[in-house]
Amino acid sequence: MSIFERPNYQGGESEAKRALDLEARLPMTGWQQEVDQALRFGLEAADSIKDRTISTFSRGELPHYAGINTFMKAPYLEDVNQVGNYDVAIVGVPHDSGTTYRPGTRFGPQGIRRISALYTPYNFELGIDLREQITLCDVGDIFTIPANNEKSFDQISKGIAHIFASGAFPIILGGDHSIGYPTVRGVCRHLGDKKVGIIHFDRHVDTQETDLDERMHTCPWFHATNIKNAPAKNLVQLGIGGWQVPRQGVKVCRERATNILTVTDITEIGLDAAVDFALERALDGTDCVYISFDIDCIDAGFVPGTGWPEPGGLLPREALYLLSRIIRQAPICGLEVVEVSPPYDISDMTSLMATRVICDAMANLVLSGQLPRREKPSYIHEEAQIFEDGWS
Ligand SMILES: [Mn+2]
Repeated sequence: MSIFERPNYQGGESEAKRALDLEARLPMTGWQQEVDQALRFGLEAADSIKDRTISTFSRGELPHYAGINTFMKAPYLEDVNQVGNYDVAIVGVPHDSGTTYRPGTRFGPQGIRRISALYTPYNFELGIDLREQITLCDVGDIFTIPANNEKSFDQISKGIAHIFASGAFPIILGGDHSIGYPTVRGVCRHLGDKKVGIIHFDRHVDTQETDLDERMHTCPWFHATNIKNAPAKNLVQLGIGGWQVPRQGVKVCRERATNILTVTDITEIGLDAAVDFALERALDGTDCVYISFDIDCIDAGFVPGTGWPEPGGLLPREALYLLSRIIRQAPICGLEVVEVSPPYDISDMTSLMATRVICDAMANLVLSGQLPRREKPSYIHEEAQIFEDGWS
């Protein structure tokens, strides 16, 4: 069977052929605005430059190696009170006091931002141009408190709650996975009586109560699923397995009946069935889905720059497929990408994988009509709630 006969290709068209047609339908308005602004702010180029869209000072996408490293060179939003004016807000959480082996994820946001400069806002096969279709800002980083997880958690929850309540879609650059608890707590602060299902990509369960006597990066879901808005029955854990899964955490998964698929489960039932499994459970009685993507869910050979690399994980294209199909079929309220540790990275590959996850997520939010935000999603409650653990 040739690719033209496969059922995915409607009307006998290949993905490539469709992509060529889709590109022709995309506007150039955002690009033109960027050029006009660059010429205004960055001066017209020297006389010898023939291409008059080039400015003297680099002020936009080009050249990719120039400029200030916000995420994809999005505008840096210094005044976070204005965050609601954007469809998407990128926020860094440079916190690695929750790591139990290799640290360095405090440099995760920097690493991801640096290599994100490599990307254009356009994706060929999806026919998406983010510059033309959404507004994106980078609000910089949360002020975390080194060597104090609990104070950092309070800062993180407050920051995420602020972005979430504004209506901007929060995309969080970790940071180690201990931040999964305070990020979800920040979202839940403005859910009122609504509920969130968590879809968790990882090799590790991250469900024990404490580790080394503190709430470390092995512990976020024990605490997050104690929040009434984030029930354990709606926690889906994809890609779990190997030699780094603590038995204390496994006991909690069994007691709380979380929903786990190993890598073998996923490959045996097939990616589409795994997506159905995840959606069915994460959406059962909930109003939205939060995605927590630990970069180590991908095979260690692809992501060396992480705290607990574990061979035998998902292939990048499997993880990206699962992510894209989940996003297209569920109301997504936020995304975090955690455990990128640039000091252990090679050629920025792990940071690039995180960038890819984020860009694919944004594209699929556009494809499913969730972005741009035409109105604030109905699950966002104006009033802030106070939590049993004392955080307010
Ligand atoms: Mn992990």
